Amino acid sequence: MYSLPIPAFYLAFGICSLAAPVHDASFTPDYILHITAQNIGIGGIQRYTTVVNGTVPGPELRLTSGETVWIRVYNDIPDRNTTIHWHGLAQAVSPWADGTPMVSQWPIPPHHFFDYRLVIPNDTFGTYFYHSHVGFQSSTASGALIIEDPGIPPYAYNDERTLMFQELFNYTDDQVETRITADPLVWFGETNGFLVNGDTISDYGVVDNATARLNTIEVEPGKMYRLRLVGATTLSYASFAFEGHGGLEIIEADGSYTTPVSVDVMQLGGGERYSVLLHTKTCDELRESGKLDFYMQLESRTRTYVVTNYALLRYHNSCGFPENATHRLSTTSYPAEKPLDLPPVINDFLNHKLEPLFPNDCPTADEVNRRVILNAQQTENGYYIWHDSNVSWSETPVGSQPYTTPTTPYLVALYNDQEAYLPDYDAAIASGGVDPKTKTFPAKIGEVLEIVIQNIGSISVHNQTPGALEAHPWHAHGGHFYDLGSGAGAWSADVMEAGLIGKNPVRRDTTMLFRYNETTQPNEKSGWRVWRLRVENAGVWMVHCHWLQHMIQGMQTVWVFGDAEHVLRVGRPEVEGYLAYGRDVVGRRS
Ligand SMILES: *[C@@H]1O[C@H](CO)[C@@H](O)[C@H](O)[C@H]1NC(C)=O
Ligand SMILES: *[C@@H]1O[C@H](CO)[C@@H](O)[C@H](O)[C@H]1NC(C)=O
Ligand SMILES: *[C@@H]1O[C@H](CO)[C@@H](O)[C@H](O)[C@H]1NC(C)=O
Ligand SMILES: *[C@@H]1O[C@H](CO)[C@@H](O)[C@H](O)[C@H]1NC(C)=O
Ligand SMILES: *[C@@H]1O[C@H](CO)[C@@H](O)[C@H](O)[C@H]1NC(C)=O
Ligand SMILES: *[C@@H]1O[C@H](CO)[C@@H](O)[C@H](O)[C@H]1NC(C)=O
Ligand SMILES: *[C@@H]1O[C@H](CO)[C@@H](O)[C@H](O)[C@H]1NC(C)=O
Ligand SMILES: *[C@@H]1O[C@H](CO)[C@@H](O)[C@H](O)[C@H]1NC(C)=O
Ligand SMILES: [Cu+2]
Repeated sequence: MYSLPIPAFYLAFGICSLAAPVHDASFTPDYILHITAQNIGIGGIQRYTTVVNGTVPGPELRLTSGETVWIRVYNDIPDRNTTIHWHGLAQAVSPWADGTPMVSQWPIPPHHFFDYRLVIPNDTFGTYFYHSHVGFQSSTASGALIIEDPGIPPYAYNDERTLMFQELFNYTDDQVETRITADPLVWFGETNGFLVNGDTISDYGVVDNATARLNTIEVEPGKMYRLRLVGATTLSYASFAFEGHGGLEIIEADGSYTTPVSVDVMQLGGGERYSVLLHTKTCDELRESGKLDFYMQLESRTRTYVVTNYALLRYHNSCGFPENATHRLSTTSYPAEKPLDLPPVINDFLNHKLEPLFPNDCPTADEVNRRVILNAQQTENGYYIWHDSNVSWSETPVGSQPYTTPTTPYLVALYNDQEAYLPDYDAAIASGGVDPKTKTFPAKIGEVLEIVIQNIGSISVHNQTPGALEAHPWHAHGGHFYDLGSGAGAWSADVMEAGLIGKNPVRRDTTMLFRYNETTQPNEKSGWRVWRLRVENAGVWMVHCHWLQHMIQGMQTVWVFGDAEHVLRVGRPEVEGYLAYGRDVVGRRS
């Protein structure tokens, strides 16, 4: 056994109390979000879909580090559960407020609300987002969550813009969920429209002219903008660039400042966030180019169908050009020719290029206590499911397919009967990290883990897609990890360590597992990504692929950080309201 240091947090606040206020109609939350399912026009089509406060994306929330806020989420969908996850926030002192259905909480029933408590640590600021964690809802039910830096940001910029990237599908959440879990699988197609801040002109055929439009990113000449990029896409890796503007400079990744890295083309996976600096053209440069509007060209990568969409970078005419000389591009049609020629997918994008701007205390190889290998593989047996080291997890049971689905959320189950639900650490160590009984991955507070995610060619019983590979954005809840990088083929410690020499890994919460090739041999290892992390925040946290289709098909794992005394550190009666479906902190609408 290793001797593991217990972080000061637990010594100081061994039994800290959440002192939860009474959550009834008399409690006034700081923010309110309403989740509905409704018909809405998006990108020129009408779709019945799940939305936050009636819009796609939902309203941007701006909080400040050090703050504690209560956010009340109403489930106004008459026939579906919902939750909200605060993507990227550690939720260290609010393990009930992580928004993972059947993991950290009971889902919010129809006509009920749930009060989420967000305690933003003083050292947490940057670009985050919130989204539903149920089924396919977050395809449209998501919004930006910006944590303001209360100090002076280390990079100077005049202003900032948020760019939310989402994908548009013409099927309802229900249709998507039913089709991709059907036996045999019924595909529902690739996206026919990337949304930028909710706007696009989709290829589905325009029936609603009012919403078939390009988003306009309005800027002034000669300024520095911080563009906050939020990857809220469901299945497609995105590649984009701005016409006529040269490079973008990356300064933030998943809530941590990085040293500046220039890129000509940006790639963005679901769940990833970046800030990039964009230097806008001066009046002289604009005069020379003869334009005030420039295309942002956006294309899908790592999918069979390439969708090409646009937004506009639109300059205010602050240079005093005569109005009849300012050529404006149409916001209701595409360019006749693609203005840019974006390259094929760049594998290992930013690998070992991003470095932390400030020292971040990355554990050394010597400090690592344990390594867990997550073998990520799809199998086809009529239906398709994903396995991570033989675990296929989904919050909703699907037919007779071999998913793990708990009947009670793990955190609740632990309060009710910790003997039965606490994973057996030793049994897990003997089984590659996963406890055979609960199918959860336990870790001890103070441990330093390395998680190797290994992409493996699929097994196809009916020979439909033997050796298929996909690219996956892997996301961890419960805190950030240090990203050690990626590579082709089978993971090897030597190759990984060689790549790390002289590098300082950045803290992330979502990074890409690439596929390098579209297919390989069944069971062939093809592509890896490695994270290192200190196990600090007790709770039940998910580690999963962020493509919604893959999540629904089982590509999710559940980790239990800490022993019972840590996980259950908040006692009754404070937690009482969380323990039953539809109770208390979950309030009933009057
Ligand atoms: C969401 O909508 C509700 C009701 O209209 C409103 O009270 C609330 O302020 C909105 N939330 C945000 C973050 O805009
Ligand atoms: C942030 O720092 C202030 C001042 O030191 C302290 O009062 C506050 O509790 C801290 N907030 C959090 C969430 O740690
Ligand atoms: C909502 O969640 C409850 C508790 O897990 C579950 O019993 C119920 O089937 C869910 N409802 C729907 C419509 O998925
Ligand atoms: C969605 O779009 C695809 C491609 O255009 C089309 O084949 C399909 O019928 C559409 N489905 C629905 C439900 O509109
Ligand atoms: C939508 O716009 C197109 C192009 O401008 C036009 O041809 C069409 O008639 C419009 N449709 C409706 C329903 O307004
Ligand atoms: C724009 O308007 C000015 C003043 O009305 C005129 O002198 C000029 O020729 C016009 N330019 C163009 C390109 O039409
Ligand atoms: C997964 O299951 C297969 C077949 O049952 C077994 O050979 C393999 O060792 C398991 N892998 C892990 C990581 O548990
Ligand atoms: C991709 O597949 C090709 C053809 O099978 C093979 O030659 C190549 O080595 C593979 N590349 C990687 C990175 O695995
Ligand atoms: Cu995936």
